Amino acid sequence: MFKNVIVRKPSKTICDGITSSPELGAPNYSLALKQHSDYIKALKSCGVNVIELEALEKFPDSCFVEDTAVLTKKCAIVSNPGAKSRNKEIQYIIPALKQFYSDENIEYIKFPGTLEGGDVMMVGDHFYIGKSARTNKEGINQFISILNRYGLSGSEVTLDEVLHLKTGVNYIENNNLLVSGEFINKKEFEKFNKIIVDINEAYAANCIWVNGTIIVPEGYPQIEKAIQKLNYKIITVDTSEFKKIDGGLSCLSLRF
Ligand code: CIR
Repeated sequence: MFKNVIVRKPSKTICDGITSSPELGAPNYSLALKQHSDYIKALKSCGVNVIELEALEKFPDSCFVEDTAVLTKKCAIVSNPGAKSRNKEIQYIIPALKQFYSDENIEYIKFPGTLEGGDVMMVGDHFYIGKSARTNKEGINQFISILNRYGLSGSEVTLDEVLHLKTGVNYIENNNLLVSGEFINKKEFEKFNKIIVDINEAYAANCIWVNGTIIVPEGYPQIEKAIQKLNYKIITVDTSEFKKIDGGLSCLSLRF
């Protein structure tokens, strides 16, 4: 169960966020704010305490707070984002982490290692880490050796087509795994009950489990139906403005 969730308010500069889909247009700031507050409402209805950090105007992508750290039961690991324009976002997450973790349980990925939280998928005490354009081998090695010191484990997953690991694969507990595209046939995910996300709904592979409820992006009926069949409670949230800059539901929060 998660007790706490950290989010960061979108900045007015969100229209300058990094995107691989410029054809979708730039995010609309006021709509992004509305969608963000609906997201917070959905989280709160799952029984978590939501810590809302202030917007950072210097960092257009800073509402995607998931990329700045990985929070485990035993330690917090501050990432080292491979995206240059995002790297210094980590300075602004550390004070929030200090409210929940003691200094000796806050670990850091250090240069030349890079890692972004969107590349890390937690399955119990094991963490799958995507080797991506943002997360490198050295970052993965550092991350796994930190995990091992706390009695946790990690393994590398290669990816070629998507931005982050969790862009295409997400664990929703009870052995259920949402998989799309390049992850459908990956050997490391064979043991899961795979829910295959159709290419037309690929964006909806990024759903989050919060205390038994699955938060699903609005507008993806096939995946909603498939998740319903598994007897989860579902809440849908519109994320259209975040999608325009490659962000999904998981990217918008740190759940722990
Ligand atoms: C970026 O390119 O970094 C942002 N525009 C999107 C980050 C999405 N984060 C995530 O998947 N965890």
